[in-house]
Amino acid sequence: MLFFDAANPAPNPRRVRIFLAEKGLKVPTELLSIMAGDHKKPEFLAVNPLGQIPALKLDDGEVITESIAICRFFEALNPDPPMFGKGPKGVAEVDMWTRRVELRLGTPLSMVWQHSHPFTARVVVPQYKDFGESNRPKVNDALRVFDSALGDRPWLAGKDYSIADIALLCTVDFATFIGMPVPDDMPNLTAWHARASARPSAAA
Ligand SMILES: N[C@@H](CCC(=O)N[C@@H](CS)C(=O)NCC(=O)O)C(=O)O
Repeated sequence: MLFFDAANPAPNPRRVRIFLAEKGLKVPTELLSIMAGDHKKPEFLAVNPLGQIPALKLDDGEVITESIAICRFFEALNPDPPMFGKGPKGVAEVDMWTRRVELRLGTPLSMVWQHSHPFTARVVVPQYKDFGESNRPKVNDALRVFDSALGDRPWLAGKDYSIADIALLCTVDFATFIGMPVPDDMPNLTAWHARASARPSAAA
């Protein structure tokens, strides 16, 4: 198999790298440059016509895209330690928090990035600046949901580190990169971020 990766600050391929590190897995990797536009070149569009990274090409030629789907694939092959929850309730809780990270936080953050950040002005045409800016409060509202939940547990879905935490870590670090760090009045989220960042996998 071949994993198509891109360097930080790209948050989605990093999810897969952290997941693999938590599992102790090594996968043959091709590093693409988003800055050089490798993900829009014909060679890569032949792998993923969506032109997005990450992608995983399997030995039979099939391609899996979407970072969470790629992680699910590795989870099914390597169930220990479980990163998608244990038992019906545990699995549902991990899924619930992962979806909240992607939908409540990731969506408005992506709108800020695409519509109000100078880095994306070249590729997002037209940028709707007012719309981008209007998403900033939604990002902080979502961060507050996580801060509140983390008041009574070490990790988003309970006592075990999971894919939900990986998704949140990559999103929070990307938010910081684009100028939206965790606000000072969110101590639980700040402490969680320090715990997650101290795991060796966070260096991935
Ligand atoms: N939902 C996808 C998102 C993938 C994605 O947006 N990747 C970014 C890099 S972090 C990308 O390739 N952006 C270029 C583009 O969308 O054109 C996933 O989780 O894998």
